[in-house]
Amino acid sequence: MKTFFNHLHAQHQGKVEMFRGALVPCFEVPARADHVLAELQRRPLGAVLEPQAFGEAALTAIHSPRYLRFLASAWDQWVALDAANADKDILPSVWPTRTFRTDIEPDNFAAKMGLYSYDAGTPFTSGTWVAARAGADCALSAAQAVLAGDRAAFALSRPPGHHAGADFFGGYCFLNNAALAAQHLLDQGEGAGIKKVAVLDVDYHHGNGTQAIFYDRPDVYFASIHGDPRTEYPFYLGHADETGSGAGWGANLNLPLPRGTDYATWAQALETALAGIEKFGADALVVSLGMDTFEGDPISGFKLKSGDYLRIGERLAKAGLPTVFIFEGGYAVEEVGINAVNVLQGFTNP
Ligand code: OKP
Ligand code: ZN
Repeated sequence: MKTFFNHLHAQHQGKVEMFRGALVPCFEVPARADHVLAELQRRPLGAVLEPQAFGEAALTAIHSPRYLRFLASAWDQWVALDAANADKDILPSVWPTRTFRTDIEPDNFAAKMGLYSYDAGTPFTSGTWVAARAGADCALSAAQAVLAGDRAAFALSRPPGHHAGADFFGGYCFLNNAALAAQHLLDQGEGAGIKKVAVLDVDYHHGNGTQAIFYDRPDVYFASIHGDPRTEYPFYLGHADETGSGAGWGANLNLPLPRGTDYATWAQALETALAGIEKFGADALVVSLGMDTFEGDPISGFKLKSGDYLRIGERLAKAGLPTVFIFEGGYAVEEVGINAVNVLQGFTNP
């Protein structure tokens, strides 16, 4: 299995995020991706490659032009406000909630930050755009490898993507790598016979961005196993009664589980998700591979153990679909490499 590694990931290095009324050190750190790469060097599964550069069209297939323009210029706008800003992360502090307008982009920079975001835990830094943009290329390159006939490919990048919507960032995410990969499989997949794609999100947190992007679409099935949003981030989406809308009705499956869930229960939810994907008739699979279901994760509540990730990989392989793995969360930094590579190894050598 080829890995497309984002060599620019460390350009995104947030200093602090808002947590319980204080600015605390970021959980989403560059060492996460480095540990996965190091484990892949100990247990090689295939070539580690730089991504191919994809153009704007692959991004606008998912994200709005005005959002992309904002992300590309946000850092320069921030430093133009005050040269001293160059030493500080940007965090939003005001948002257009119910009853406000979102059709007009304000001139005020703080107001723009709020328009395009939904939390204060997602710092935007000097290298965020460069890193996120290269991460999108990794996701698209992994999809491209599968289109070219590879059984599976892995996009190893950060920041993660599954909380990012068509025109908003949040939850440490800016560009929705899984959605970009899924759309690329559909847009370029005619020759490969790919007409329908499933996104399976196994990150601890509900992939609200991915769900929202595809909610009314009949050609993309979204299935997610995650902490119950009544108590777990991102709180406002991810309930079991969200089944899709319009033409996408029936093509969304949420499997929320309580804090403390262990592998036996989690694995039953995986069976339910894969049964839904099989019934949908997906021709290819994108896995939002978050490792924050691990028992040692500092911000999550499931109880999966390192060995369980081998079983997950084996089970995903049995689905028999061309598969694109997208690295998402996982904040037990020392173990994230072992756990992620366990999934990939279980997939390739069951
Ligand atoms: C991103 B991904 C921690 C509060 C939670 C947001 C979590 C985003 C998770 N202090 N902040 O899904 O792994
Ligand atoms: Zn997560």
